[in-house]
Amino acid sequence: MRPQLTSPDAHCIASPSSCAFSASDRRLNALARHLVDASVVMDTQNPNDTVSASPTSGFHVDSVFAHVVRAPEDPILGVTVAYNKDPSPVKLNLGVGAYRTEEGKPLVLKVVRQAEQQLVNDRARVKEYLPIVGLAEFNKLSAKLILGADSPAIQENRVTTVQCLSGTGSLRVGGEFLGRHYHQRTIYIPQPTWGNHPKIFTLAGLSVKTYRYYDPATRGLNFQGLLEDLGSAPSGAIVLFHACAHNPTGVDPTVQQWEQIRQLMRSKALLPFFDSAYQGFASGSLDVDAQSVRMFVADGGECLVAQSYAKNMGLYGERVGALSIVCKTADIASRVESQLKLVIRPMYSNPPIHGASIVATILKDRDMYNEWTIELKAMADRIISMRHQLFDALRARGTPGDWSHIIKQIGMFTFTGLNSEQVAFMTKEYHIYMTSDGRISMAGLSSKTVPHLTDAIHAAVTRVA
Ligand code: PLA
Repeated sequence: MRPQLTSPDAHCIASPSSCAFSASDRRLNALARHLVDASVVMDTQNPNDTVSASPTSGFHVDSVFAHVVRAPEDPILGVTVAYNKDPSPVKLNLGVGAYRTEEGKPLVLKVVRQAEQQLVNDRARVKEYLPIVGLAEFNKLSAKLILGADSPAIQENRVTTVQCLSGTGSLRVGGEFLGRHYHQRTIYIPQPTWGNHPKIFTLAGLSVKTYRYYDPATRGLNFQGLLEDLGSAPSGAIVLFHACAHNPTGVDPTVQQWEQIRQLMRSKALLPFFDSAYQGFASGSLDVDAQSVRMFVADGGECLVAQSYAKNMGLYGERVGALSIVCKTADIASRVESQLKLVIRPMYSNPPIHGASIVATILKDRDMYNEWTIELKAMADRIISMRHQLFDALRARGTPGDWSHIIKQIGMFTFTGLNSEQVAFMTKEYHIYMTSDGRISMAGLSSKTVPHLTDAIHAAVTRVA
């Protein structure tokens, strides 16, 4: 069936003074006419493919995107989507790893507010584009923060650092660079790991394999499995490590175990890629949490490090991070940097200025830096205190099982050992939101909500297999 069209243009020509059709109506109608012509072809294919158009009723066509299927929500960020839809007053979001105060509120660090105020007051500041690699001062200070102020690699100019879009963007830029310029395309990631890792590296053109990491039986590190898997990896393969506070397990190698891992990595010429998303959040000390990375840099070998300021400076939505590549010589580092620019420019051209300026302001000022470490330690301590409170409450309640892993695990998350049915039960009956692998964000918990979570866990383990 041919649709009926009213021509606003004809109407306007006949009676210009009474013309009520806007420019957008005309564009709409031109599009409708074009589609009518196309519908002649459609008519012969499927008599139900009709187009109707009029300036008032609009028109309906089969969308060119009609075949697009709905994608599932993200396994972590989708938890927040579900939480936001729940009207229950007792609901609790322990999904995404985002710090909350004892009152359950997001926290902007005092030192961040202070830095922002300084930036706003400085009328000389402009909004020009940053260079492709970002804010030079921020990059220098970021390398210092993770590698240590006295790092020989920095002194020898063997490190190239580029500002990226938080941890995720740093991992992606690093992955893209390796996909283009490194001879081995295989990256080994721990099993389990942060759910975005396999997607980031696959899309960067790498082939993703896993190495054994976590032993559910001991709720600890499967060190033997890790050594065996890395030991049988092809020479030169890339290996992803969580610098500290492994997500989701909260299980980190000891310093001695890191040393063994380092020796194995170097003997097989495996390339370490550190994801440092929680520096300072694990122990409360920025230096202690950077130890694993620094061991690998101290031996003179090469590595990559992705840093995020989302958690340790609470700059989640500002998307501030950095990728550092430690090279053998200054000349190689500068050539690597020139190629990183070719990765970044077509992706997002150059990074945003505000968050990086906040970080640089804090890192370069001794007083602000000290203030930051105090606030950071307070966040880490509150998380550790939540671990003790939850552990004590489950013990007092007589909840079956050994819950000592809650106090042994490190960082933002507890990998509870609850299965997906138990998690679904806790969400349905207690409005507690967490990822289906049984991970809970300890930073989302407070003294007030510990009893509710304890009730939910108790009910889940006693009533759901
Ligand atoms: N690496 C690891 C190990 C992470 O856990 C996260 C964030 C990132 C990188 C990326 O963080 P960024 O891009 O925001 O700097 N993981 C969170 C959030 C906290 C998320 O999934 O995006 C999590 O809940 O696991």
